[in-house]
Amino acid sequence: MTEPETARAAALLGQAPRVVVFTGAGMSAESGVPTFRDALTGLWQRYDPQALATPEAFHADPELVYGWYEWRRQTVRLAEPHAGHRAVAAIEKRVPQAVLVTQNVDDLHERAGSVAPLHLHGSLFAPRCSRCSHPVPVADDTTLEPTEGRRIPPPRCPRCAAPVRPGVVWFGEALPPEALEAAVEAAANCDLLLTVGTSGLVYPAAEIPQVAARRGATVIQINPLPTPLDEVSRVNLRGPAAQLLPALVR
Ligand code: BJW
Repeated sequence: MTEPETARAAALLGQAPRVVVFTGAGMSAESGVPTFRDALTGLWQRYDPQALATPEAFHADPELVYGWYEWRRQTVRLAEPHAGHRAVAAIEKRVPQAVLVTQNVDDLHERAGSVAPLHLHGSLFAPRCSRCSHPVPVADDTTLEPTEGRRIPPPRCPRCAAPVRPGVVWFGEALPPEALEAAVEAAANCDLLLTVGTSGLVYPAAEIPQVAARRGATVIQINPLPTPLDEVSRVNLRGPAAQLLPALVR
């Protein structure tokens, strides 16, 4: 990453009337929330996604899956947004037609001041009934330390008594249609899309920057490593989100 590239990206961002910011797990890495696919620290290096992040896994072993997501929810609860999250909120303030689309299931964008991000893969903070989809708020036990590997029986739905499940999108499940439609629409009509901290491997979310590029928008990528989105990005800023995002809105 060089200074001139950052300055070029900042200038492009400063001129664009319609901006989409598209974020993935790398956005929250410097807050201490693990990514999925990073070589040393990614969750999928230590855990089998088929055994934890599918509807079949929840059906087979609800206590294991619910406990794993409670551990992750507590980890996020104790994490704090960083300067990069605050820079994204500053972009939204500065650009009236900015749309934030996130694949992240944490709430760090909201806690940094972003209003109503489109959560393509749901949220750790929106549990719902696994049968009737009724939202079931689960109280945060603020005395609870994040404990890895604890099995926790899921609470029961007050309406139909089925087990409550995490409000995230598992492999093989459809994305929330309103969020996905709004994200595609925003990408198709933006002047500039800024993609931050995603491997660009998981579909259909990974289509979002590609839709923007196909429609002629400028794509800027922030990521320490190359990704399949390099090809559609006019500027590739190789570095961490907490450092590079503030440099774009200075
Ligand atoms: C930094 C950094 C720093 C590090 N600063 N950067 C087409 C082709 C092939 C397969 C498919 C396809 N279409 C669909 C599929 C199947 C599947 C899929 O995509 N599989 C691929 C993995 C092969 N997709 C699905 O199953 C989706 N559903 C679906 O298609 O449904 C169809 C359907 C329609 C109608 C009815 C029914 C069904 C659902 C996908 C759900 C994904 N869920 C997860 C888990 C969420 C819950 C949880 O949290 O446990 O979502 S998987 C995981 O991956 C999570 C993420 O949101 C998602 C994307 O990951 P992300 O954010 O990119 O993170 P990483 O770790 O991959 O990358 C981090 C990046 O950050 C790296 O590049 C680092 O370098 C970088 N980084 N530090 C900036 N400081």
